Amino acid sequence: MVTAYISLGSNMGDKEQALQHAVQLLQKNEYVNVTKVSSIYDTDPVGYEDQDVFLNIVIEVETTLSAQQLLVTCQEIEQQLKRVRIIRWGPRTIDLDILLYNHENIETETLIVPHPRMHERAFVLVPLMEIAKDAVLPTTERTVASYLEEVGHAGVRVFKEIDDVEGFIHS
Ligand code: GSY
Repeated sequence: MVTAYISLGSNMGDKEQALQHAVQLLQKNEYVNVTKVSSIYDTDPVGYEDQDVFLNIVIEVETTLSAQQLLVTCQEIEQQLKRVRIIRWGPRTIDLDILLYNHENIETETLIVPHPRMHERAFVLVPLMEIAKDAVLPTTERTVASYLEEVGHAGVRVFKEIDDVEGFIHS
């Protein structure tokens, strides 16, 4: 059993429902247990800026899936929620990115962990800090907190506080 962190973001349609549905589908998977959910954050778009604001969360999961299997599971959920992404960096119904997997450095053709841009994205670092303040990136052994100090909180606002996983899934 390993611990992994996944970032979820949505900026099309009913964004909150898309996040909730994705977490429900992960929880339904017999090899995944969702153990923590951050607050929901309302975040300014990064990259392609001429698009709607995002809702973002980060979740902690315990899983017996390999990192590659977890990636496929996340991609299946994106498909199931009929992810629409017309342009790269542009609007999308739901995005699931594996941030950290068991303090491992992974580099395959399809997956890089830690996520290569996580340390520069406030919309990832702020919710991750909330649920895993002592997490360390295995590439640099630096903490999430130290990256967040550099990046700052600009463009990231609390949208809704979440008390627990079950409450979020059934809200
Ligand atoms: O990689 C995630 C998709 N994404 C996001 C996002 O989830 N939130 C914000 N605020 N900006 C983003 N730009 C991209 S691409």
